[in-house]
Amino acid sequence: QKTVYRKNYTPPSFLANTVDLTFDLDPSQTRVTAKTELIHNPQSKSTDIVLYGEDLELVGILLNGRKLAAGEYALENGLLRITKAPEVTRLEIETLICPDKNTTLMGLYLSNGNFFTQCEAEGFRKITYFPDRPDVMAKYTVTLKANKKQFPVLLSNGNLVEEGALPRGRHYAKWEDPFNKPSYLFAIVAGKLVCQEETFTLASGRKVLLQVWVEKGNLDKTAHAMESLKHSIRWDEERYGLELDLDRFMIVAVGDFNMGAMENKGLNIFNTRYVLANPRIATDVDYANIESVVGHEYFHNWTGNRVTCRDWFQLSLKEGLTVFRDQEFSADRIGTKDGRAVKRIEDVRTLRQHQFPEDAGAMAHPVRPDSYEEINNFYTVTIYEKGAEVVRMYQTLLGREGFRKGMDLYFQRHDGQAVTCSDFLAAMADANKQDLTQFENWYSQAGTPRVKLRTRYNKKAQSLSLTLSQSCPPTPEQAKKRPFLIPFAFGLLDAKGKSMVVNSHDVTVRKKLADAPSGTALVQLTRKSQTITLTGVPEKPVISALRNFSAPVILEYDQSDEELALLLSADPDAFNRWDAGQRLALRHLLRLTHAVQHKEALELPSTLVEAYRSVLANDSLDPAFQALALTLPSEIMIAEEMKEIDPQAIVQARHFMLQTLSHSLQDEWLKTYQTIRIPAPYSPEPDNAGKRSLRNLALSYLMEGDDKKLMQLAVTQYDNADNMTDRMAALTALTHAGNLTSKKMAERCLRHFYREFRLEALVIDKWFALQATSPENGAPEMRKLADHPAFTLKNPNRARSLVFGFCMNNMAQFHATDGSGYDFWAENILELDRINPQIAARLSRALTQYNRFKPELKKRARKTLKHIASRKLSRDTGEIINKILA
Ligand code: B3K
Ligand code: ZN
Repeated sequence: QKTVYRKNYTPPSFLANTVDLTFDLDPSQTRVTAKTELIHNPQSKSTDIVLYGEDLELVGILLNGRKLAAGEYALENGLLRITKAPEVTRLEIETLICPDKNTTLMGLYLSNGNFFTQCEAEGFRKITYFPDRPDVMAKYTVTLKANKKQFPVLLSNGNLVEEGALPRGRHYAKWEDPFNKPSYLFAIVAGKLVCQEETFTLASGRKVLLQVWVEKGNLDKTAHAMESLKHSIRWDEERYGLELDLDRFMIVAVGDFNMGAMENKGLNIFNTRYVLANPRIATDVDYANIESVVGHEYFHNWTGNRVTCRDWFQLSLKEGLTVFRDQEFSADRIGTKDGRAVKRIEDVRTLRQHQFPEDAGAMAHPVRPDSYEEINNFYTVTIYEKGAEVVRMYQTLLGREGFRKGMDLYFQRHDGQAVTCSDFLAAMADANKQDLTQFENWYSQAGTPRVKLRTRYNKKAQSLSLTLSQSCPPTPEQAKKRPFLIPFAFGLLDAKGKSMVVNSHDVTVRKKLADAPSGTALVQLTRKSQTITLTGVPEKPVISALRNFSAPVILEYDQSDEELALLLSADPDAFNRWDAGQRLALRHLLRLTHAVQHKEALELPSTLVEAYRSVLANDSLDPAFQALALTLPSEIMIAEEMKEIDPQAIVQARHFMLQTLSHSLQDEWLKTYQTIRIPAPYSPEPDNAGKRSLRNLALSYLMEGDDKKLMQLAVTQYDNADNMTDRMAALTALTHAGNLTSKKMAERCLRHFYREFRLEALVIDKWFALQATSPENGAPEMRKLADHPAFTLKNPNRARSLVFGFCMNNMAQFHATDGSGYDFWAENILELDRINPQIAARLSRALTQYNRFKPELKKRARKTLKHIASRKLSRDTGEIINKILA
């Protein structure tokens, strides 16, 4: 395996001016002609042209009009090198490719008979030989030729400038993209597609054409994506003063896709999952995800496309920033009382559920990695979600206005360029005249920092001292860490839960701190340990620490159950209200897990039950907030807190807590379930969605007892639902309840569900996922489901629904002590690796933390990993498996 290092970056030897591509599209053999004008880069000492290529059949090369003989270039290991090339070189390269054999879904491939491309990160080299690196930007002209009947629609980036008929039933279209772009943003689409379109007027008055392209049967599912696109355009104008720079903006949905979506210039290509929605097939969560992904890809037009990355180590420059932008967009869109906090809670949950474990395992890497073997393995939650937290911290430190100044300077300096994370930091620092040198550590150091808080109250002096100390555990290749610059927001509450005033010279009390209730103070933690003293504190306060999750750290602060219960009921910071409940629950979940392991009696203290009761009974709260506050920390979150992970004990402990809360609060759950009224007809808007999530949470708690009458509630809801959210919630509650009564009822509903939705691929994915994550189902059931005629590993969504669902979201069964879950995992990795290495590599991550599991599992996991490692693996999967074993 060859490792690529950040420190070895060298500027490209040649820059591209223009690229003129012609595609003779044919499923089994497509001919690509690429005419590129290259100019020597004065910043490079080399005079060699270096072109990358993969799985290409080279037909011929012309250099400034002259055909090159075989000896005039070198072709080895996917590199085509032309030595001592002229200062200005016009290359014309002809290649042949086989889209119908391409199962990797990178480069040019077919999905349901239509052509699509995916070029990020390094897929363009599967189309033609090219300087396929993000710091080579050029203007593209693209001509597509194809059979008109089979491929009536021909799309590429930018503007359509010409189209017409060709002999033998063929036709062509010519597209021109007026903006410079790197090859990873290139795209084409060809096939039988239809679109919903509309003309939209920008704030400036300019009119643009918006289109959402789908297969014919899906035209009734495009409205929400179109709405989301319009809201995204407006939001970027209002919040950042950024305008759509094209006359035409297209979204295309494709059923076979490796990730969520792709921000190709003017031609965003989306996984159908993030486009198609109507009440019959999509849940509230699907609707929200579509809005956020449409926003994300649209926002890339400025953060990613207009200003792009110098090299792939800088990936978070565009991804962290764009995730932050889509998070803010979604938060602004919710518009309910605690809407922004609700979104913040969801985002932090994602971070803790996925990124914290990554940062604590074998694949831990900095937000700006130092090396990689396969770049596709670095599209991670660290680059995306932790990267977004890093961007958010600028806003917390500089205020919203200061952040906006930094953004403005960033675009002023770098529009049209390929830049680095340090350039972004410099723009933020310079625009605000601040020294942010220490902030750089967030980019260079992996691992989740821990912040320990100790407090001392002096009644006589009426003073409170807070000692904050930070540490960061070792990660691969980084044993020792330097201290981070940590924005630490906090507030004080008195014994009755009222906010107290914070007095200190060391503390910035920022009026403009985004999303902070008044009385919130901000400390900049820069040293390993520092103490601040607050004066004029009339009584011993309860501290609300790390408000709104002001930094992506693990807080270590011992607060009593009573203090946490007070925060849960009274903290004016809604995020911390939620977090207090989580910390309270987590503490008891860990205690219960320990009790299960030692066969002790399981009990839940009344503080916790009563705290939950008051959240449930408080109807002044936003229902979406209530639902989040009453959802227990996940099994993975519990595991993160354990030295040695015991999956079965965790699952049992959590189940006990669910059952106890189900019984003790049964009247309240039932009342909640029966009294929440949601106006018809179905609409996914946040107010209603929040009510549904609370109502459906109540239903799932009610299913925990083996009570036939209660079970019937779910069946009735399933039968009568006029939308997928309620239908799916009822079916999930029944399927996951895990008792005999529910099992029978679930079976009937599952059969009905399949029949009813067999033609809707995205719904059938849900049907598989729901069974894969049922605590009742183990490896034998998975094998049965994998034999179902509707199952295939070739489609990533389908593979994810069943195999990933089981291996990543069914803790007790995946980690079954007999090793059956691991065997199922290994078989699927090996089979997937031959079809689609990117997806196989993702699945390989399920055991990145195998070292922390209890001894018998650890041994069994290692044996399975060794077995996989002994086979011939792709670079993608090889990197992950070897790093886990290292
Ligand atoms: N930029 C793409 C991800 C490409 C992944 C390549 N393996 C989607 C996004 O982040 O918007
Ligand atoms: Zn992105």
